[in-house]
Amino acid sequence: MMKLRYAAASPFVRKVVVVSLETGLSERIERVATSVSPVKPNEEVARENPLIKVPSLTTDDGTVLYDSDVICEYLDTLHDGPKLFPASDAARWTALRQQALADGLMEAAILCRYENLRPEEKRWTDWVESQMRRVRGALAALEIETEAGALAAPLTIGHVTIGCALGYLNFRFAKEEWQMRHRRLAAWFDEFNRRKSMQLTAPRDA
Ligand SMILES: N[C@@H](CCC(=O)N[C@@H](CS)C(=O)NCC(=O)O)C(=O)O
Repeated sequence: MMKLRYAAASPFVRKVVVVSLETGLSERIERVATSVSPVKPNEEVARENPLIKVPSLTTDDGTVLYDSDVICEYLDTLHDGPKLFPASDAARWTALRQQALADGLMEAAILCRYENLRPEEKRWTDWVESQMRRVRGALAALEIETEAGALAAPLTIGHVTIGCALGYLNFRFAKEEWQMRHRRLAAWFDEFNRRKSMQLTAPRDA
């Protein structure tokens, strides 16, 4: 049995779980509930992943893999179904670029979230604004991708990451109301979010 360091609110963990469900591997992965925060030491996690972040995956032979990109690509080698990391050049670079864009969106949103958790007198508004600019820029880029048909089937790691990033925004930044500004992307997400893998992994606070 593989072991996944798991947190129910993490969009990066969600990526891995969605991939495991889409590829039929979820039964081979045990979830280990893990709590991490930028200001809380966690020696147990640090021994496995010096960056002290989730997700990390311990494979059947005891190797520890991180981060979510590496774990997802590893899982994609373990099944015989359609691959989420396309082998061919153009499709592969589109999927990897979309994954990078959505990873970046999640990273910026999470940095804002951590900033907003600070004691009030230690918060830096310019920092939050700068991160939110990236979030909004990524959303605008994704709207263009949707318009250009770049989010059409077949399913790739790019789509999974975008789905998890948008799900995270709805979970933590509902006030942004990004759907009002990006109608096509919103329609794509509504459809994508109906997948069983997405329904089973909706983010929640531990
Ligand atoms: N690049 C990493 C990012 C993982 C990440 O930021 N995870 C967050 C939870 S959503 C975390 O562990 N944060 C703890 C911290 O930053 O101290 C990945 O793709 O897995």
